[in-house]
Amino acid sequence: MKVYINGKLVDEKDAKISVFDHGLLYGDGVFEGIRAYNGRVFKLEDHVRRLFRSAKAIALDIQVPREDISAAVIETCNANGIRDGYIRLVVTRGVGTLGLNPYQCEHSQVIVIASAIQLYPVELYEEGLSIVTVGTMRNHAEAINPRIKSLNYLNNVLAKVEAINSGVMECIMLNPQGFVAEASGDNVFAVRDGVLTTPPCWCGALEGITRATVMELAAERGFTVREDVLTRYDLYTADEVFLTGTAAEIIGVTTIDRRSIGEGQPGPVTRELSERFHAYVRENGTPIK
Ligand code: PXG
Repeated sequence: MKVYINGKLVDEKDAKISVFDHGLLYGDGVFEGIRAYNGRVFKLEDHVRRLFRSAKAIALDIQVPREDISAAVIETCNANGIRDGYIRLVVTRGVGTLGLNPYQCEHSQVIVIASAIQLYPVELYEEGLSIVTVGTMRNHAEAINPRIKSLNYLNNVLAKVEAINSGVMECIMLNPQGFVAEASGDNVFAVRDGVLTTPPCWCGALEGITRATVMELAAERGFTVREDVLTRYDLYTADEVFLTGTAAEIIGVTTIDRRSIGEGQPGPVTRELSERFHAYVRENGTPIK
């Protein structure tokens, strides 16, 4: 495997960064998880735009033009013969002193890894996922804004630990007000009477690219789509609940905190949108060659 680091494609075994990189020392950096389908990189420009926004929000200067970042993603896919896969684009603060001050770091490091991902076993897309709500609340927006896709995922990791300790694979995180924010690595939608609702970003959700795609595809198919505050009650009593994310794609949820959702299997809206999504991703994206 070839890995892109700062303008060069190097062998996997030589793909190393310094132990003094603030990305490692403080989780100081930003990233994107991107998919390639059928020889195209899905929503590449949206991912790069979000990366730059995340960087701006943490006062991180990427020092490489946006077009070069997009080109690096394509180049890394090409170098690894990727047609369907998963791309991890990472920008770290770079090498600095042993102290928080990010302004003492030399320059940011740009890394692109193009490989594969399978988040959940395939059967679960048919059966649906059992999840729980967890006590670890989503970061307060004025501490680390959840719209920033930063390298500091400890909040989400701790939520995931709680989920796994409860015997399930995913969870719903609530915000400090007790409203539904998102899953540990996915956005959440509730369906009731044919209306789709997902929490607005100010409730603690990442501005998910799969979320935006699903909102668009659902509207095209005549569904009403809303961004609105959701409580646990709204999820427990929904006709359907599903999660969306680059890694998870669209996955139905059939149990939350031991309440069964809908008919105990992913419902018709989840299935319809999932089919539409899979057709859409094959045809849309930046060609790799
Ligand atoms: N919320 C959070 C906290 C995420 O990390 C999403 C929502 C969904 O956003 P997108 O833009 O992907 O639709 C994410 C994304 C992984 C992995 O390795 C996680 C994500 C993406 C890719 C890989 O578990 N999470």
